[in-house]
Amino acid sequence: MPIHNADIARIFEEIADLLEIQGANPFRIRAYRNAARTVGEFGRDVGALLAAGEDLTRLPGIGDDLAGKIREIVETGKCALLDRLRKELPSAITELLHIPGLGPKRVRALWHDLGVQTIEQLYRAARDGRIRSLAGFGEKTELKILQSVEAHLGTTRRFKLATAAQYADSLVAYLRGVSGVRQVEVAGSFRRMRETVGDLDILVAAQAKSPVMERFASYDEVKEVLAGGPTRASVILRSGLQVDLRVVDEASYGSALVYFTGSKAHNIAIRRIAQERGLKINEYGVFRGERRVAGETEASVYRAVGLPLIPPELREDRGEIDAAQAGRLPKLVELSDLRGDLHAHTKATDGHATIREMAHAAQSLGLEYLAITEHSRRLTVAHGLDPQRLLKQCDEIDRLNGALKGITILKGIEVDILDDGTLDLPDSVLAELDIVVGAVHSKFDLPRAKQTERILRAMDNRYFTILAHPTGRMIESREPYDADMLRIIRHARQRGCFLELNAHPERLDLLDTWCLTAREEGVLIAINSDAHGTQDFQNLRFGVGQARRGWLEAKNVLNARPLKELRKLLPKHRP
Ligand code: DGT
Ligand code: CA
Ligand code: CA
Repeated sequence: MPIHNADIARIFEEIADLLEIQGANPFRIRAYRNAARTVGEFGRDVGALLAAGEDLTRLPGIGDDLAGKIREIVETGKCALLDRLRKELPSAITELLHIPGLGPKRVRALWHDLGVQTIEQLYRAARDGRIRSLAGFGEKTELKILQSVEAHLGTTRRFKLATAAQYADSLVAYLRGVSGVRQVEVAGSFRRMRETVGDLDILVAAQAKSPVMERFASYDEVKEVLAGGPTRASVILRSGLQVDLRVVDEASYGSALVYFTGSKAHNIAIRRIAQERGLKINEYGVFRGERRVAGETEASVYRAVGLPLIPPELREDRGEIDAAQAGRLPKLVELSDLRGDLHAHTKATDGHATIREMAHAAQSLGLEYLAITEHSRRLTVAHGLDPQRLLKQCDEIDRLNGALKGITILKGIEVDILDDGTLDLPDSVLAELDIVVGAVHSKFDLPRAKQTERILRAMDNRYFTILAHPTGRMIESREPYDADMLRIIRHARQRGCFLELNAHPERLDLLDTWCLTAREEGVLIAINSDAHGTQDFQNLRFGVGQARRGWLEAKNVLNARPLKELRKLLPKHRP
């Protein structure tokens, strides 16, 4: 197996970590860290240099000892020093380094002073409050460690919004069918369209004699009933998802809905405003003394405290209350505002349907245009298109557009942004397309300056139209790559290009907070499905939810424009 520079760098990094946990000489530790960087960032393959008989000690920071180690690694794939260090230290201790916020220095202190060697021991130490007293830790750090460890151990498992929606939709339909039930709504983080939810909070308005509680507990998905009473119950579904149910009478439904929709921070802010007006607010209503002045609808509750109804997606105490008081709440984008979708795949690459099938599915959702944007050739796993296959697809689209009525197919590509910011297809081919969606699919670990530069250079291409899934994160499985998003947003503005809000359930990228920035900077957002099959257009609902959390209005959304207006914004029509 060939040894790459990155492999050598990783070994030197681990040696440095272990030496640091051991409390070795700082100079020695630094020597390994420097060597890891030198080799990792070196432009040529160190193994090839050795094979060519070149002298490695000419590299900065590489002396005889390290040159010998490099030779050992290249020749044997192993390093005796690393093996020895691993034996000298508790075997699970390097796992502690994977906990965010824990570097070798802290791991050393935890091991040395508290005897912590495993994640479980770390968890207990944090939970029992033994960490805060260590030098250099404190209460805040202890809490952060506890949260990181819980996330790491999966004890606070959250569900992706789209997954939770599958369970929520069928449970709501079931509850609506129970006699005496008047209203059912999923509240909590689900209603605020957060990208993940901890549990479902379902609110029901029902007549007093409704059997809704019994029927809830006997729902066939229920695995375990945690608690049950006349007005509240909690169950765990077979999927592991917890559901809390509350039953209220209709007079309290609006105030209960406000309360259980949250967020908690928003509720607290609303309560403060109520108090200033001499009112008391809780899940049963808004009261002046003993008298209920509001509570049946959410609007009545907000009206009682002098506010217009605030959409659930904004209820995060992120400025929505000031905006409401000033009459400046945004008129949030709605699913029905979308006129098209600018990112979809077909059978030609890794999708499951034909162009025609995709077009019909989009049309049946009320869309008037759809861009077909296959992967480009570098993405071989997806059978990406080379120029020849792409141009053939363009011909097919021309033919289909002649035959289809009521929907227009746009020619596009999801082109890979290469390491140096050039695109994976020549300009002569990109010039044939309506839309060029550029995407980072490789080298997620470039240093910040390089990653940013790479994306800015890609946007400089005159055909570049939309930056796909701009941060690269996958919900709870991949961190965003390190890049200067503000600069990227501003560059998009300068270049007349756009950012995507990818509605794929694993992505929901652009994040809500960056949507807000894009809006402020005047950059339009394309809410795209990234559909690989005809069902995937359903995901646009979650993309719109995320956009609403980012305060976007229809006028901030590229694909809320009718086709004629959209065309004016595309590269072919740029001045
Ligand atoms: P989650 O489940 O972690 O995704 O987030 P939420 O927001 O759904 O939180 P959850 O299920 O604990 O509670 C549902 C709502 O109930 C929450 O959004 C606001 C309300 N709530 C819960 N606890 C409190 C509280 O202590 N004070 C106030 N004012 N509201 C609360
Ligand atoms: Ca919840
Ligand atoms: Ca809950």
